[in-house]
Amino acid sequence: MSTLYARHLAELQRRSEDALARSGYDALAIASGIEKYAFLDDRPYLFQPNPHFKHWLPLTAHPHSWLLIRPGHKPRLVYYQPDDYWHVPPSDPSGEWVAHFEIIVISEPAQARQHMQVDGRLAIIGETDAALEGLQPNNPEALLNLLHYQRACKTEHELEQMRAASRRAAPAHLAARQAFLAGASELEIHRAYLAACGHTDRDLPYTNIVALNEHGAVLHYQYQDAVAPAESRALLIDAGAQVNGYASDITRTWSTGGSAEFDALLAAMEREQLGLVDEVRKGVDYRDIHLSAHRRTARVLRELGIVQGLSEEALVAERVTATFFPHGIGHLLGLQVHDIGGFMADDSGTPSLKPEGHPYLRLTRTLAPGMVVTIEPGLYFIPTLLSKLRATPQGAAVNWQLVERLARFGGVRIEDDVVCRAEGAPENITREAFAALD
Ligand SMILES: [Mn+2]
Repeated sequence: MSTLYARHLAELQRRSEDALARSGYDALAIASGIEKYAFLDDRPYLFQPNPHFKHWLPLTAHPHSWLLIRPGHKPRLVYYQPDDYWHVPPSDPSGEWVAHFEIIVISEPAQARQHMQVDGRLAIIGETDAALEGLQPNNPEALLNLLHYQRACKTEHELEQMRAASRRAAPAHLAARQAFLAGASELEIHRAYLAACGHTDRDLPYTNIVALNEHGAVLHYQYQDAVAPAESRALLIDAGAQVNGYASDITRTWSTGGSAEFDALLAAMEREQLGLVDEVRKGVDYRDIHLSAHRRTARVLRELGIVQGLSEEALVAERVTATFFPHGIGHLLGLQVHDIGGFMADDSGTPSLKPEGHPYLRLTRTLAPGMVVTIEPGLYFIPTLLSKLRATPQGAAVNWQLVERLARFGGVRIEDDVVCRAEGAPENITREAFAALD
């Protein structure tokens, strides 16, 4: 880790100095964040660190800490370590990162202020609630744009964390599949997943989607039934893991093999997903990958006989594919599961527009080396969208009996985390993590 981490820090220092100079600031302060409490209650919500803070440090459970970045200086970490017998406070600073920071330990949040004084203009990145007297986050837009734009391209150190996050999740996906095949409930499958990756719910980068049968057609299905259905036909599981604050975001759809029709759909989606992954290359407009996904959806719909008599072009143009694939093909991934900066045409914050008629796409940039994106095509049988399609002239082209049979399986989504390389084919860090288990 150490050489890669040192290079990562040098790159962040370079980016920060450049952004400070270009936005008219002399130094950069970054607040780690604060714990927030439920209304009229003394219980905190799960702490969410400022992603700018964990970009520098593998510290994800450290509220009230601060970073100070100055040109030509070692970064200063003001490290909050309260004397607290109710909770486990952050342990003494330890690990390879320690040598790279000037560390000042404080025991009261307000003590940070005296260690954050600089001559000149201070840019302060943080949530409003993290403010201390004389240290109010100002979040300069021009500076944030510069940093957010560059954050899409990961350093080699970051790629190592993200590979590890896929390696952490892959065996858990296989454990979930085993539980599904044994007839487990959604809740039991979720627990099998957590046990296999050694996470608690608090550690997950996002709430797991564990959907049996028709639940797979609910895009953000948010419950986990404690009781298994009478018959488990399909499992759609969208679940990741975290390593040093970096996320993986992986979806698999499994079947029990009881339906040749659904298994044919799974195989067709697997083929198209791999085709889409291969489109992740330097210089490609990510919007074109999304549009390619619609053409591929049309191909699958025709091949399976779900729709007959309409060309692939017509299925896309007349929005039939949007009935079955109603979300974006993917997004940036990193410190956040939907990493910021997906809609920037350049580092000044000029927006890069979504293709007309595709409001749910979360990434509209041209791909560059080091970008990590998800590729997650889906094909679902969503009752409310299907009934709308049925009421249109295009509805006559649909084999509704087949749709009814397939709807019992909910839908298919397959999602990998993919790195755009400087040359040639992409690196599929998720598939490599699964392959390493064989
Ligand atoms: Mn995703």
